[in-house]
Amino acid sequence: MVNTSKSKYSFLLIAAAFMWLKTYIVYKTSFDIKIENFGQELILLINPISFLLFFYGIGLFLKEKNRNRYILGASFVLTLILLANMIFYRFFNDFLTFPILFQTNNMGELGGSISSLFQPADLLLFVDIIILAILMRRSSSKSEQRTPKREKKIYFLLSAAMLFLNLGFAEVARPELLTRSFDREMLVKNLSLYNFHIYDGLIQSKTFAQRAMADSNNLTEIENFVKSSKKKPDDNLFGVAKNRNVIVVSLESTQSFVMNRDLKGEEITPTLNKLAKESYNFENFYHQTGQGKTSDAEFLVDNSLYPLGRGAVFFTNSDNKYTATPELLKQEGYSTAVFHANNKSFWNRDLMYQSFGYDKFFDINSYKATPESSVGWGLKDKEFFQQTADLMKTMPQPFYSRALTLTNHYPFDYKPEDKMLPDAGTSSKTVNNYFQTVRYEDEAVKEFIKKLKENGLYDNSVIVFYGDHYGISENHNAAMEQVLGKKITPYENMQLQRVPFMIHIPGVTDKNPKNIEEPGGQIDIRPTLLHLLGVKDQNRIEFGHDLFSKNRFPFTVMRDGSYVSDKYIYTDGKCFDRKTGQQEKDPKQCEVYSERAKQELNYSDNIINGDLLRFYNQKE
Ligand code: GP9
Ligand code: MN
Repeated sequence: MVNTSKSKYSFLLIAAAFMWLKTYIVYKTSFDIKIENFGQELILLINPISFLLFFYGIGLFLKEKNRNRYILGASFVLTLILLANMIFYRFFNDFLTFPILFQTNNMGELGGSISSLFQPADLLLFVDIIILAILMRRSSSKSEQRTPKREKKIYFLLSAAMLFLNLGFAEVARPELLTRSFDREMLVKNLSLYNFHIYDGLIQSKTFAQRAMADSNNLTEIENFVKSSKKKPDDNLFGVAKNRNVIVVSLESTQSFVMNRDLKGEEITPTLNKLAKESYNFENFYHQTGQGKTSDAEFLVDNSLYPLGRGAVFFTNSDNKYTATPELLKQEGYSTAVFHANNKSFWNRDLMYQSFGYDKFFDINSYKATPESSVGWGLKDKEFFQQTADLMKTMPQPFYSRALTLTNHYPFDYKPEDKMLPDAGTSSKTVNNYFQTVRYEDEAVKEFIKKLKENGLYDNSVIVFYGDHYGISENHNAAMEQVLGKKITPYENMQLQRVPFMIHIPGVTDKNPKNIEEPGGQIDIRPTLLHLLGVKDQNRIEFGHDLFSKNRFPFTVMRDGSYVSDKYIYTDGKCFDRKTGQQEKDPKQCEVYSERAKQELNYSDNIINGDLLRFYNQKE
């Protein structure tokens, strides 16, 4: 009994151990997974175990005579998956995903070069399979026996324990990894290549089902809704920035409360404050992002659609049909690009930008970054902007571009020499650091403008700045109360979701600046900008409005269904007077619009989940 049970498990465990070792070797030799400390190395090392135990464990449900054949087959299939990823990685520096498999243009590019990407050493991947095959022939069994239920139970309980241990480690290393799904590299690093494929497959099948069930009638209702809520834009401003280059700057984690505020007598954002006075400046402008953070803001900016309530649309729906700004401006003769000094696969940007129709994505590989010029999440903003301004010179003009900053990102690390403000001295280190990195970012913006002037790009451009989302979460309310000198009620919390937004048109807004008090949100950026660029709205499907429209009904919906109108702020089921912050005794007047807010979010979700814009284009 002892003997048979031993041999029963030994083949399985040998095969799994081979695969584990092989996976780890492939991680280290074929992928470029950045490891920052011992803990991360440990997670990387153990992450294949739980999946391998499960996958090989399926063999325990088979009769003994078939089991080893299954195990050998399993090793073969997993080896092919490893190999496919290795080859794909050599070409794209990325892991395989299901949307990529379906994206024929991607694969087409790869198809011709597979043979040249294959290296003879890759055959070493099959060594364990040969060993296993020999072992199997030696100890072949004809037994009809099955594994006792109790044994299987213990085996799978152990595998599950391993999975939870792994998930626990991952959660500590990267909170909300699964719901936010940041980056493929991060998923593989924390959960294993195999679990990543399962996760990717689940997302894909859900998207697939929702898409399959949708038809063009779904879009007609939404089109009617959008049409009926459109308001005539301000004719006087039509085309004031016609044919100019567009530079849209995403200010990482930058909230409005830092603007026009002093810290111990020193301005926190002198550059932005000055720019605001020479721009169209929107002082009650809200971010509308969800779990997709920066990428959600990008989605709002380029599509004027809401991001999703759960997960990041950049991941879940990157192969949808969109009519994003790059595509619209291409028809006006623009070239288009995004500048961001991070991994191209972060937030799945590389794939999503293709769907948006961008000509070029200048990712980290287009930048020179050294340890000296990097801090926290990567290349420092000053260096980023300097190099970006030079890269922009290489673009055919006019161009539409977006540049994403990074230094002012949690945990707001900075180099000692970049400290420009006195210590804030609040009870939260995060809040204290935040002021320093915001100040640094502001200085980087100043140098960027200077560099644009030097490069001859300033006068013929329109430069847009927006904050992507909050940087200080509610966990730091105590410190924020110290800073603001008031209690953070749900009303104040909503006001903290305001982010900077300004449109700077040299020669126009410096002579005739405007300060806009009415509320607006990121969803309004596109219609407002396109109108200034002189692009007519030919029944675009978008939920934003021209912020200058005389008869606009100011109404900004947050991703959680809260909203801000001219009169009210509705959040947390409570209704406040927008200007005084007084809570209304009767929330009824707020609830009327709350329904409308939900309807808008719903319609937008339907567009994304059903991939409805593919029908819009068919009709054209
Ligand atoms: C990374 C940057 C930061 O590329 O966009 O992402 P965030 O965590 O702010 O969404
Ligand atoms: Mn961000």
